[in-house]
Amino acid sequence: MAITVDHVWTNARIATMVAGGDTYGLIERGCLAAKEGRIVWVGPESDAPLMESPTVTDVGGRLITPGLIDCHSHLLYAGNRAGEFEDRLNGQTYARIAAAGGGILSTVKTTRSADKDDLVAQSLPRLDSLIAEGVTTIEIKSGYGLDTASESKMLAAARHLATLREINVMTTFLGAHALPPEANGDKDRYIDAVCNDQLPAIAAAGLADAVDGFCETMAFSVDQIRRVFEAARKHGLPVKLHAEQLSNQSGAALAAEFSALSADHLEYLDEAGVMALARAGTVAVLLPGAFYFLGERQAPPVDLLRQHRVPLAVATDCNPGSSPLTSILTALNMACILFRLTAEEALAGATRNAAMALGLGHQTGTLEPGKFCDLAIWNVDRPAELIASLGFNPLHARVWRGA
Ligand code: DI6
Ligand code: FE
Repeated sequence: MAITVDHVWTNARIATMVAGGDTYGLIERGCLAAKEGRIVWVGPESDAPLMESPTVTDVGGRLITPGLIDCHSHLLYAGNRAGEFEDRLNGQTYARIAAAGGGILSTVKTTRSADKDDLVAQSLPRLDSLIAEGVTTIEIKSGYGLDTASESKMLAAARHLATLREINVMTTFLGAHALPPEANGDKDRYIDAVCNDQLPAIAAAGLADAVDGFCETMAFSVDQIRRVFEAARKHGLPVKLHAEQLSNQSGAALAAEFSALSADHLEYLDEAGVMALARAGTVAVLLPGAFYFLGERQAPPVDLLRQHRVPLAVATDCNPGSSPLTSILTALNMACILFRLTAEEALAGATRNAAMALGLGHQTGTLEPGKFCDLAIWNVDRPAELIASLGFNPLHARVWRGA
């Protein structure tokens, strides 16, 4: 008896990205079938069961990967910071610009004064550039509002993007990103507002899927972030953290203590931090774009992360300051060149492990029966071709939920 499905793709090389080995989970002359938006069968054509399908697509030997996942972005904002790019080239530093009220706070100003429609309109081209590279799931953070109304506006705008395009948007509340000017330098009082005003309102409105913070001397301390994480826990929201980006604050250990989905950046992570992440099953998200744009010298401890089997993800960190990058393929190339990831690790970092970093490991990130049928179909023969060049986008087609 034939099984009935909605769509079959045949004559494909399929990088399932299923874990176990460094061969991309590759299936030669593969076939993949979807029903009601989910994968129901994937394997070599020669093993395929009899299938009845209204549509069959011969992909002509092209490569199919899972739809790509950008698991760390700040792509929703108004304005730009090209002026600061020039300032940095003239000798200013990211930290000094921030201390003088520029940096994140300059984007807070422009984002606060933009309405929701304007934010959506300014952010859509960035989203489209990622979609054009086969991205089917993206995380978008708030953090340029820094008060209840503006943070809510950002998260609602991020959710709205998902109604305009065929993409899964996961929203993250990042109230603890920077200290707004009206806080007059009082970080503890601002954290009170994050925990007691912003987070409860955002949780009640169902606007966030997770909570993030920036743990750094120029931002918030471990003790301050701990309070944010406790509030998140009270509201049943998972956490993640910008940790060890510019200095070692032991933020990763705090993230691990709260079973964080991910700890991100990690250039200054030490072995104790690596071990904490390993014990907690927290994903290490590497953001080579920020490393590149800020001209950093110290790379994350990739060898230690490997030794301790911490899952590695890679993302754009798309933001107007430290990583104005709207290309996930470029991020993967940078992860290989700047951080010495293998091509297999890089691709797993924008598929399987990126899904884990968003708590979506059960539904996306690999091509397996039961998962969503989100695919990227590429005009290449082997997966490394996606990563081995810069500025080249070989996407042939993108499949969202089986269609
Ligand atoms: N680390 C980053 O890379 C972004 N936020 C953060 O905490 C930068 C955000 C910005 O510069 O606008
Ligand atoms: Fe970031």
